Amino acid sequence: MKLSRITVYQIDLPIAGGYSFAKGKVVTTADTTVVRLDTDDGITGWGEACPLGPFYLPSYAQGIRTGVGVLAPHLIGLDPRQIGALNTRMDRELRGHAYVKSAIDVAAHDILGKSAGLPVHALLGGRQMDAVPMYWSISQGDPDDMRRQVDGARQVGYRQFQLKVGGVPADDIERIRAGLDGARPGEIFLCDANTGWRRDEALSVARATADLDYIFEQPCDLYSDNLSVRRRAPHTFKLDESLQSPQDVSQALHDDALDIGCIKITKMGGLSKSRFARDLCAANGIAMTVEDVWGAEIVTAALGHLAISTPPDAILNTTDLHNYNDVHIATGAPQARDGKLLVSDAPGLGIEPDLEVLGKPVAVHE
Ligand code: 0XW
Ligand code: MG
Repeated sequence: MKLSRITVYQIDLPIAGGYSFAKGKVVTTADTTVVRLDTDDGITGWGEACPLGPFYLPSYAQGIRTGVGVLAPHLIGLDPRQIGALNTRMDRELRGHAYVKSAIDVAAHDILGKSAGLPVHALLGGRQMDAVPMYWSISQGDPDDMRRQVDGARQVGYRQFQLKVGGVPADDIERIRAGLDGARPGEIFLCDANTGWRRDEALSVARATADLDYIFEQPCDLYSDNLSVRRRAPHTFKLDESLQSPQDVSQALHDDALDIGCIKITKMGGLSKSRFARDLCAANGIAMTVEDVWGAEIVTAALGHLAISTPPDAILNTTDLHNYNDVHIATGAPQARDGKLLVSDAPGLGIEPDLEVLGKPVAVHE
């Protein structure tokens, strides 16, 4: 089987009310890229990558489209089922830029699954549970409004809530107090600063909320600042943006820098590297959020397959990113029910893109 064509689509995903996080960053429309791989024997694979604006991680939407164009001539003619060799080639031809490679690696998994008649989760270790617990992410805003949103998510079955902080520390302390007000036994709260605080700000928020039980997520930008805060703050500590490769995970494990990890497929550069990072965490007793940066149905499918094949002891939660948007690009994506994500056993990713919504391709490489 040979890769014969790479087609690239761009879709705008409007987010109702916008999504606001650290230091006043707001995304009202997410720019997503869908990559379609066609093969000479008629099997098609799909992948998607969607940065959360150019200011969340060192990645931007146009960079994916340009980077796929740089990689394409080196990939056409390869067998996409040889996913390790495909990744080796991508890493040789384009150094770094993990996020550019992610959708291609995901689409190759879709092809391998379809050609074997197996769901992608079977390629990643196999189904380990019926459904994966989910969290609901609450955009940064007025503390009372955030509390109401926690309550709304609770009504539809969620037991895990992520509060976006990382703004002015005094306001964030109020957000945390409001969000956790009325917390019920068994519920889990994650307060995610998305790198927004300085070291001293993170410490003052941690001290002012030391009486509350929640997970302190990625307070600072620099790894060294996070490590320092982690050693002095009383809360369970989660690293997200600091983990951008399996090597980052190894370093953090070595340094005892985290209690919880966050595997985002695009951040790591695809399912292959995410699976490796996931298994490294699991082998070291570290539970994870298994998810992605942002995206629509194809992103949710890929993260759902990775999440459902994670050892149950090692999964904290996952998310259905397509349900944060107002445009839908495919059918067959994992569905949320009672705060849990259900993932199908259909071959490949199990999704069928809506070609009308995808529109005219922005690039065709053959
Ligand atoms: C990447 N986010 C800002 C969006 C996802 O919902 C999760 C969140 C995070 O940083 O964990
Ligand atoms: Mg996070």
